Amino acid sequence: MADTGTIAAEPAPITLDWSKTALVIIDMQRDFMEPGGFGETLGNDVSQLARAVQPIAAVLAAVREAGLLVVHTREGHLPDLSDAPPAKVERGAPSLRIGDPGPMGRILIRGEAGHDIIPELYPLESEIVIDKPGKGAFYATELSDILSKYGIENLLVCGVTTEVCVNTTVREANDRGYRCVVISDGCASYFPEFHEMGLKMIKAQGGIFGWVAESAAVLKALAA
Ligand code: C5J
Repeated sequence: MADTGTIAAEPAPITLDWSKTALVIIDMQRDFMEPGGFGETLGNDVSQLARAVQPIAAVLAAVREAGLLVVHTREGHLPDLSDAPPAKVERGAPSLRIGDPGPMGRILIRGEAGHDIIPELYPLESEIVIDKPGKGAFYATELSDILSKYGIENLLVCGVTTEVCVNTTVREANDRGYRCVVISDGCASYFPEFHEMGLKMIKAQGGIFGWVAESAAVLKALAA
């Protein structure tokens, strides 16, 4: 693999130094992906998210082969809910609230089966897992320090959901100076129209928050 690669992205191609690039996989947890978890308690059709799994798996395999830093994130809360703002726990009218017992353990609680990452994308021992209480991966986490430690300047971002945790993380990262390339088919939303708009918002205005590319374009750049 070359030291750098050019990804056919929108709004423009982008050349990345691979040694300064990390893959960030957002919240591919059973709580969002499977029936009985947090996503479904909010009334969502969780089958909408399945389409992101294979593209992420393909990029993850290529990135592992290339030796890039891999970061997985998980949204969730401590068992005593001390890191869960009441405004979040009380929000809306879900069938089960954060912390309530569900079929995969307590909803969105660290250590429960539902909080874990789906088997297809399970982290290796050597990979970084960031537990985050919010939607953005930088808020109240050690992510910034870890990326600085590894000299990372560029992020390949994928996961769920496009308009919530992916967009929030990309916006946080953009403000911190990272070049973010969002993998379009490696993201998904319970609402296909929000997925489309979430990607458009990132790449509009000359790439106001970052770049958007298909997984095939990322794989091609990595293989070049
Ligand atoms: C949500 C997320 N949608 N990971 N979380 O609550 O996008």
